[in-house]
Amino acid sequence: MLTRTDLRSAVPSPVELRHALPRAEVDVDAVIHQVRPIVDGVRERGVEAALEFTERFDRVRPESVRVPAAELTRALDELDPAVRAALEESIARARVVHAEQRRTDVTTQVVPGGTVTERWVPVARVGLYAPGGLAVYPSSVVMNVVPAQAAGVESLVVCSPPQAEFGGRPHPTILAAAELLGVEEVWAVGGAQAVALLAYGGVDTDGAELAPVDMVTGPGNIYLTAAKRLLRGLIGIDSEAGPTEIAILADATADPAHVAADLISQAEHDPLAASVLVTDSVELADAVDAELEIRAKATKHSDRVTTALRGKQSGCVLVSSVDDGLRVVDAYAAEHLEIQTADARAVAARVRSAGAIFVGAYAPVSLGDYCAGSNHVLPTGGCARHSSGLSVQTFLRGIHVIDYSEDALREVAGHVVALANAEDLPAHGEAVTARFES
Ligand code: HSO
Ligand code: ZN
Repeated sequence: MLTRTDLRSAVPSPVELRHALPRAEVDVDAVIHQVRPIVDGVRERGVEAALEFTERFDRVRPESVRVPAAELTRALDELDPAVRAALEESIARARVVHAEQRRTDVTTQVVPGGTVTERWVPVARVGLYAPGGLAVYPSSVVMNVVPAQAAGVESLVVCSPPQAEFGGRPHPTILAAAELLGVEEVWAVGGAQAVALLAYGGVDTDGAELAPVDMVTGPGNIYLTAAKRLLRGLIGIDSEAGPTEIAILADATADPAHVAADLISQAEHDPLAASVLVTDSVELADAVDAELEIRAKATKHSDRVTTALRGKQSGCVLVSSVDDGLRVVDAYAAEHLEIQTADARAVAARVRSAGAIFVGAYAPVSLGDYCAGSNHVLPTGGCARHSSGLSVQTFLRGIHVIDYSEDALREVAGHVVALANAEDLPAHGEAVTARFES
């Protein structure tokens, strides 16, 4: 079922590897021209334009953008108790982990009388996007809101597309999750128009202000990503989210049924999802393929899963050793990487690039999706080479505070003047020497 790439004779160089490995090509720029008029429309005509685009794309026109507080409460009251308990557990575990990520301000004494403090200040107002349609993920509301709250973000908006079947409100589980997390502001708007409305703000149908945000995070489809790319700068964004990915580095000790189940679990998200097995064992590869045949047919979202597994973004890479496998998974830089080998902990410790690493037989990606305590908003498309997943850090800015005494400035004045003159910026030096003219 998985197309094989055989690298047993030699593992190519890191650059060649990038081309040899299966990966979807997601061309966000190709839809920018479709998204620009949406962004421009919302900038010029605010809510009116956002609602027009909502009608066109979501086939529903909500009464207001902001969801009334009573509806959040009702959604939570009506939530299935088992789902409520699970969300509470998920939130509690994520809060424990994210609370530890908080940074403390550090003051460095550079010289007597001269200090630099790095002060961590949360972003003031943030919009957190929760997709609708194929994907209704209350878990993603948790994964966005928890780090933002732990960072101390004061003002949060959860944004999710209105659904015709729920009277033009976002899916009730999204509303319930927001309520459970203590988020008071939820907007019923999705796609590119949501990012634009969050960035520019507007006036709601009842005359209430929809204040603009400083930052937008959260996954969405290619149009939402294109809007984030267009508006980046005016607002901060997290990394651009592409289709989800799982890579599994496994050897002959792995259980093929577990490997297959995990590959299918992420293929379930999207026909473009990537499931990649990297192994030094042909026997395991064969056994996983056999399991995939059986399980992919039997699973609920069989069509989506089969399309994803057969797609060119998925595959099996054969290597001659776990060491070579490590080079391959590092080059691939998967959003999720499972290590199912002998001594998995030691192998995992050697990984340099992955959004998140799942160690051994009892840490499937689905655990991390919901209840490990870790965050599931992670870098895709190889971005794990340079970026991290969502964390408290995403929502903090480090501000340097410079505090020098007269003596401390006098002591270094000559060096400032010399560097200023070397750059032909003498007024820079004069700003220092002016303080010591009597
Ligand atoms: N695996 C997805 C997150 C998710 N899974 C939400 C289930 N619900 C991307 O990390
Ligand atoms: Zn998932």
